[in-house]
Amino acid sequence: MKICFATNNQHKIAEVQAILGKTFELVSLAEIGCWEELPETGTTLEANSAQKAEYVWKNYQIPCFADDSGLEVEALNQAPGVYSARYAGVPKNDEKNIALLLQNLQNVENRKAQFRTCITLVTAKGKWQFEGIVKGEILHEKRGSQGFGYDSVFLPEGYLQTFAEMSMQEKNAISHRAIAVKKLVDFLLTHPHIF
Ligand code: ITT
Repeated sequence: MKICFATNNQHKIAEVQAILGKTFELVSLAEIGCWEELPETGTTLEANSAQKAEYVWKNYQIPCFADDSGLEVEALNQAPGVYSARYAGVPKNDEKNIALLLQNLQNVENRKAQFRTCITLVTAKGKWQFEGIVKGEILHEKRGSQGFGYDSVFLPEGYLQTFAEMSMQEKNAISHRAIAVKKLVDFLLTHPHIF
């Protein structure tokens, strides 16, 4: 079964493909010939992921899921949240985002944060949403060089390594995206009539 994962982020495609295994054939936006920028004008992760998946379904009629994720920092009122990618402005820049985050958390004791993912699945039969959360804390400086985004300053609860110090397999076992993807995969496997 072919399913489109509506993203242009190669790190994410590789991560999700590793979780999906062989059950579903994951195709990227490029592979369905979609080169245009997908709409992402919502103010919540739920709205943005729905917008992207619905756009692909409407224009390409292929079962599709889209995710939107963000880092929610308790002391910053859940910011950067839905604006995580462009926290320090456009074009998005991971290094600048991390620098701004650490600056905004200077002298802040409460370092609690979570990564949250919302996935929206759209098929001919409807629309479904799946959430994944991983709790942790923001360190005072970067550690590690794997991954992307805020991985190097995020220490997941109960672990000694940041996401950027973990291998992709280790991160995939506990990440917000992995949790949401597992819910999606369980749903797909138990609801074959939705295609
Ligand atoms: P697409 O919209 O092209 O799919 P993106 O980079 O914007 O890719 P997301 O919407 O999922 O990715 O996430 C928004 C930002 O949140 C992302 O750019 C990172 O800064 C941060 N983020 C999300 N998931 C992350 C992860 O697993 N590790 C580190 N940072 C992450």
